[in-house]
Amino acid sequence: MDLRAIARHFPACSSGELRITPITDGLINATYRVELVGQAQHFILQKINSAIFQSPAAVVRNHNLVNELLAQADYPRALVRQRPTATGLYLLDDANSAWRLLDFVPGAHTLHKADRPATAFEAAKILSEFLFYLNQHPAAEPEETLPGFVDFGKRMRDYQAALGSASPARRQQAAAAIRQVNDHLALPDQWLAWQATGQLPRRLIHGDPKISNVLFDEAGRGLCVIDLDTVMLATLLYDFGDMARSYTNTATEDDAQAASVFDPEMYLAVKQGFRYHLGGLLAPIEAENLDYAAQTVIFIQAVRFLTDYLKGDVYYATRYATQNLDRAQNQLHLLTELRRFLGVH
Ligand code: GN1
Ligand code: MG
Repeated sequence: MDLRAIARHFPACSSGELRITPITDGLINATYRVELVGQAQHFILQKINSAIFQSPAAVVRNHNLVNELLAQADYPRALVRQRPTATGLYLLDDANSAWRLLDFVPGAHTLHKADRPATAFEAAKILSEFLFYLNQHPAAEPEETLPGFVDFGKRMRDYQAALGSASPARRQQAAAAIRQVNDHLALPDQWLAWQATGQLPRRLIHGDPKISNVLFDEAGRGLCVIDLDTVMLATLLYDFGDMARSYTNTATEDDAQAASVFDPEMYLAVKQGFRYHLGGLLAPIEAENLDYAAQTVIFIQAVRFLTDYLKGDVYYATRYATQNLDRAQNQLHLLTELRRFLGVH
């Protein structure tokens, strides 16, 4: 795959020397930084993983829809725009992979974990603001790009199926994690009951508000939110849970060895940040169930990593054989420490 040739299809990169370097943060799409040498200009080039996002067209259309909604609502932050090819919003290469070009936000960096409560607060506040502006147009409906993404019943069925068909070696290697997951199988039940009865307000959510999807400036202030691939109509409890999952973890997501992984002060900071812009919008069922949401989303993420380990690493990108198991163990450790802090066992 000739990355330069791909980038050249986008008029923004069609002339001059290009320097292309991989950005290895994401677990699904392949992302690169494109530098227009000597012109002080950068872009993000991304290959959309079409085994997972089966309609790249819907992904890029949703991205523009989100930007339109934010612009209409006078969102006060930078919008990351998609830069078109001569004929459309993305390029299909010879292997039928879809590529898009995005704005690069200058002066920004990403983090793999929050380093202190102020960072957790900052990240949660930036997401809270994004969600507030995104939800000013209740009629907006993005296309469904990942069927079943927030269907926890399906996540649990996928886990049971993976358990049934896993190789004996993987099942044995994962025995402790399996036992821990099986101890908490009832955790999503309340969530599923609310969903079945339509009690959770349906709102636009980010769907992947992890720390590496927030850009920070040099002073540590949140700049904006990136990765709009999973914006969908669902419940804000999902986003809160995922923020708590990501911003309270003092270890990296695949660290199964750390003595402790959960920071209670960061958890309080995430709550504060989440309520900062959304406090007035939350319905009682949302405002009153943040602790439950944090536990459930962490649990489901552990189940997703463990499911992928049992299936032989078919979904998340991995660099070594037990990385998905390490990720699952890290999440289960986080869940245990969060529950201890909350006084539930
Ligand atoms: C995936 O691809 P990336 O890194 O943005 C995943 C999220 C998980 C996250 C865990 C489409 O996000 O749901 O929470 O990994 N995205 C998809 O790090 O499954
Ligand atoms: Mg993502």
